[in-house]
Formats: sequence, structure tokens, C-alpha cells
Amino acid sequence: MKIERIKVLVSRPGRNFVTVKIETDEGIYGVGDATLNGREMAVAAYLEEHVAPCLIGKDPRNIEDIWQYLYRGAYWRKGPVTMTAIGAIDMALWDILGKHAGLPVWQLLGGKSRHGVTVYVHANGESIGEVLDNAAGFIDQGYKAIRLQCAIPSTKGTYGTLEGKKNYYELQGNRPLPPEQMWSTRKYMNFIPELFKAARERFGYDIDLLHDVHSRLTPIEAARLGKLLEPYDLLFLEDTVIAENSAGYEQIRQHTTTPLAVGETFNTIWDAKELIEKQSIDYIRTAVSHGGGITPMRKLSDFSALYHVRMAPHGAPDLSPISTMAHLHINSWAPNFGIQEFVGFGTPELNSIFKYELPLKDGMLLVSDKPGLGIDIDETAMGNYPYVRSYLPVSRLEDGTLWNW
Ligand code: GCO
Ligand code: MG
Repeated sequence: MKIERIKVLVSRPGRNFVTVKIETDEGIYGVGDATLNGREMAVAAYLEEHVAPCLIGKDPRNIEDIWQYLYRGAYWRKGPVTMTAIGAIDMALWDILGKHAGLPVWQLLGGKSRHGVTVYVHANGESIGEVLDNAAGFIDQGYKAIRLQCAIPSTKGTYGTLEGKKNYYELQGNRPLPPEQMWSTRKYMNFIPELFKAARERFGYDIDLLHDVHSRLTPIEAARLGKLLEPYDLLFLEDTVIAENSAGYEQIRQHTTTPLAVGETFNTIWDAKELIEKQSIDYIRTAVSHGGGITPMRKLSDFSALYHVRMAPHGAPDLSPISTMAHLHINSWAPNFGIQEFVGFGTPELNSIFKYELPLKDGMLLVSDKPGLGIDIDETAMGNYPYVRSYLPVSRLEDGTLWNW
């Protein structure tokens, strides 16, 4: 079997997605997600100009060799653009191998370790009451784990909330320049424990609660927040401090028993190595797309299992349904799976392009039994939604200092 053609498809069904389609001389094809939020065209160009030409004529079943070829062979290793491109190719190759073998990817990985993939959903809102009402709606639908994000009073634009708009907070793919949001650590620290106190009072302790700090704190502030939240027993507190300085997490660890998660911006196992080996975190959040594909995710899972770290892949709306499906296969296999972030079943625009089934039962997603990843794309429908440049927001302190968004 030979790779005959690689298509790089960019479309914007509500937000921008980059999709790779690898076609073979046997008529089998595979798909992969190459979306890097706010930097989509850099990955598309990398794939078209620097990756696709090298792969034509290669046997797509040599997944490991192709991965090494693109990673080691490039000399310039790591980085989000490179690794997202490799990730999409790798996903598409596993998809092809599964279709060729007539087996779902979870079977190729070594079979299922569980019958369902527990997910956490996002309850957002402009007030504590609104967040909790949204969370109650999810509990009624059978979800067992919920991330709570609330607008911080008298702060303009808070990560993870609706910003007064009706649409889902990150689905608007129309930011021709980065919008600016405001951050105040003091206002945040005073408010967040109130949110979780109210949540436990209303829902009790049978439901898992989570929260994403989005890297806004210093280690000692994060340590304090972790302690303040201990009575409310979070499943994890995510991205308390920036991910690239692992010593920060070691410091937080010395002060609090609130479990910690990090890693959605990681591109390789090397980014996570120290955090994992030192057991400074509890959950690793690397995504299949930004982390270089299924091949390295399998290695990351085995490595982190040695150190009591569980897999909790990033699942925000800027990961396409192809990544969602790839995560379900990895999570169904990974012995050390923890939880999967899940943002829902997609808009009509999205579902006109990505064709897949996502059964949900008791707060768990069930993986497809179809050969490969179990997802197809409609290229014609993609043509209805052309790319429009769109950025993530940036964040500033009240005095104007640029901060982590
Ligand atoms: C999450 C993430 C996202 C990111 C987004 C950036 O935990 O879901 O933090 O909300 O902000 O994926 O592109
Ligand atoms: Mg996050």
C-alpha cells in the first residue's frame, strides 16, 4: 500500500479547523486533525510545503518510521506547529491501518481497558447562580463530572465564560484581532472559593468538580488557592501556573492536596518528563493533535502510568471531532486513563462536515467499533465555510501589564 495524495483542508464551520486527508493507492484513506487555535495557517503551510511531499509513495502502515522521519528527520524538533502537523498525519495513518485491518484503533492499541470513557463538561456563567443552574442541567443529563467557570465580578471578560453572548464561549471564530480581557488575581482569589462552596452546598459530594485557572497565578498563589479549595474536594485544579516551569508545580505540591493537572500546551513527552517523574502532577492533559499523534500519546500514557499520573486529554472546542474520536480510542485502551474533557455534540455546521457517532451513557462516551477512527468528513460541505483569520484573546492586569490569557 502506498500514500498517493495528502490533502490539507481548512474550513470554518463556526470556528477554524485544519483537517488532513491521506489517500492511498488502495482506495483507503485516513483523516487527522491539524488545528492549532489562532495559528491555523502556519500548520497548513508546514504540512503542504514540508511534510506532504516527503510522504508520497511511502507505505502508510509504517506508522512508527513515518513518525520518526517527521520528528527526528526534520532536525528542528518539537514546537506546536511542527507537532500538530505530525499529530494529524499520525492520526490519519492509524485511521488507515484500522480500515486496512478491519479493526477499530482501540483494538490495534491493545484492546479496551474499560467499557466507557468518563467525561467532564463545562458549566459556565455570569454569576454563581447561573453556573450552578447550568451544572444542574448537566447532572440531570447524567454527567458525573463538571468544570465550573464563572465571570469574576467587576472584571471585564473572564476565561471560560460567555462574555454576555449567547453562543458557546469559544465557538465564535470571529476575532480578526486578539480581543483584550482583564485579570485581577485578588478579585479572582476572593471569588472562586465561594463558587465551589455554593456548588458543594447545592450538589453535595457525589459529583466531581473541576476548575481551570488558565495559568494566571504564581506558584505561591496557586498553593494558597489549592488550600482554600481543599474543603470542596476538586477532581483537579488545572493550569494553575505556566506549564513550562516545572519547579512551580513542585512548589504548589508541597502545600496542598488539591490534585493538579497540566499539559494542554505540551507538544512532546519531554515537556512533561520532569513533572511526571517528580510526581508533581496528577493528570496530564496533552492532546493527540498538539502532542504529535496517537503514537506518542501511547508512550506518554505508559510513561505517566509509572508515576501515578493519569491521562486527561485536552478536549476544548478548538480540537476537531477527529481529535475527539482519536481520544476515545486512546482513552478506551489507556490503563491509566483518568477523565476526558468534553464540550458537547457540535453545532449543525460542524456536523455537516464531520460524520461520526458519539453515544453517551451515564456520563461516559462509548468508543466506535468501526474500522479505524470511526469518523468521516464531507469535503464539499467544507467548501461552504471558508477560513477567516481569528485569534485567541490576550489578557492584561488592571494597570495594563500583559498577562497570561
Ligand atoms: C481547556 C482549555 C481551552 C483553551 C483553548 C485554547 O481547558 O479547555 O484551556 O479552553 O483555552 O483550547 O485554544
Ligand atoms: Mg485548560
